[in-house]
Amino acid sequence: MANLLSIINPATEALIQEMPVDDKAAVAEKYARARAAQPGWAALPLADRIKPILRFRELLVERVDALAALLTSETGKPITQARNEILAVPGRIDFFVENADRVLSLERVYAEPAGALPGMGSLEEVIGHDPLGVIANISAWNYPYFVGGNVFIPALLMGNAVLYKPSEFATLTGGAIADLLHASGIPQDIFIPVIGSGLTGAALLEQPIDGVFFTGSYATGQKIAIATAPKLIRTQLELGGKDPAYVCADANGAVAAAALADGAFYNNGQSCCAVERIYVHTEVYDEFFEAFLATVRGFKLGDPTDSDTYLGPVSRKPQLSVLAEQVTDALAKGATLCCGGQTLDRPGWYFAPTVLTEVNHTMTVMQEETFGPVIGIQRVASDAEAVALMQDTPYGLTAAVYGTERDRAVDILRQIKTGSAYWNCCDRVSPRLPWSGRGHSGLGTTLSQAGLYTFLQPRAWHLRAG
Ligand code: TXE
Repeated sequence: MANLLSIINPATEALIQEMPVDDKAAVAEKYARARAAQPGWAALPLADRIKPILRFRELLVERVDALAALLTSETGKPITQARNEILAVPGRIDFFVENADRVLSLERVYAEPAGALPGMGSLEEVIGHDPLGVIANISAWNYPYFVGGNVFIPALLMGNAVLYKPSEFATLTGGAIADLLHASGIPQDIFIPVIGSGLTGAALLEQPIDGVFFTGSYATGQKIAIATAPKLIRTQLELGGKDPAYVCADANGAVAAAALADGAFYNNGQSCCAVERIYVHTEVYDEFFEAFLATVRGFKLGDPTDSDTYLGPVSRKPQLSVLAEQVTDALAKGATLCCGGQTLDRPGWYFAPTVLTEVNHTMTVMQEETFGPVIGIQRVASDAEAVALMQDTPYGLTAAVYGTERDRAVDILRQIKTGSAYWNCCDRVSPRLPWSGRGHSGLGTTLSQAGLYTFLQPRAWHLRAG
């Protein structure tokens, strides 16, 4: 009998559905279908690949209510945030579509007339690009439309076939994405969902794929890098973060507090670029702290299907213990609990929004990925102290500085190992800018033009007339 994946509603703990998991044989069969179909897809004119993607864009908007409800049911993401996620995908599609032709165009970089070398014909040097082939997209649950779409949309446009393994915690949404792409005209064998958990993901890596694009934890990212190393294929890892924010002495404490509370608690803190630690200059500390706590206390927690709910349950039950352990560790080492600190006594995987102060870097809450509604705020006496603390984790995804002076913020951010640098903003992603991590935050780039090139391999054409 086939293995079954249980899909649980994090807000009620009710079983939504059981789904059969793809075993090794099923994964191999899906791979073979994709391999056979990919050359035909790549040979189509670009316009024929753009057309179904634009239809997908329309269907996302038309069906946003049902898609958002499904996402909320299996991840606990508040419905308004689920809608926001889906409705932001069209902007990313527009960027990819507008840039696809430029990236795929042949570029003549050198021309030599006939006879330039005695007896030789003319010479052209041309740069072209070919798709990678069949790629695996092993995806995460926290933003299935974003982290999946940043991969499968450009991958398909560039002529690749995609074996798409949604997270086991967002499988229904993964299926809905596949149905929508197929209804839009993407061939069944060009985008194939692969259903299951980590074992299925590992089985996918055993196939002779041409690239793997992963979003998830550092621990699993390492396993993927090890599994793909002997294959010498493109391996892109979008991993987590421990993203710092620093509020300078000259910042408007109240404004920074409102923005950073949202950056820390949006999607229940389950964002790769969530603000995970905050450093505040002592001169603005009191003003900041008061406003921050008031903002957090104002967040509406509850049923994620209510449109005014800001905080729902966390998406994965094991995360409740991670959060509780970080809080216990911090309190044991002298932190002050300002609010929250425990799971809620109600059905569902709810953790009260938690603010800790008097924290320091001996505590796991300031060092390890939290990925939930818990934040530490540390007082600092100078920019130099803030820089040293911001640098003090192995991650490097984003970093934010709040303050009135742009030059000072840029100077601070330049010293930080980070893929994205924010001045007076945070938890922000743009399709026009490269999304990449340093250190334990990963390898490779999505979004921007680099996020199209990453699904291609260059070919050097040396063309001499005979
Ligand atoms: O991640 P995993 P999980 C972090 C975050 C979170 C923690 C665990 O801290 O609490 O990771 O989340 C597949 N070979 N992030 O368990 O294990 C798996 O099936 C191949 C940060 O969801 O990394 C899923 O599809 N595939 C992050 C995907 O990998 C394997 C987003 C991610 O799973 C596999 C998500 C294997 N051996 C979690 N093992 C971010 N960057 O935002 C698992 N998978």
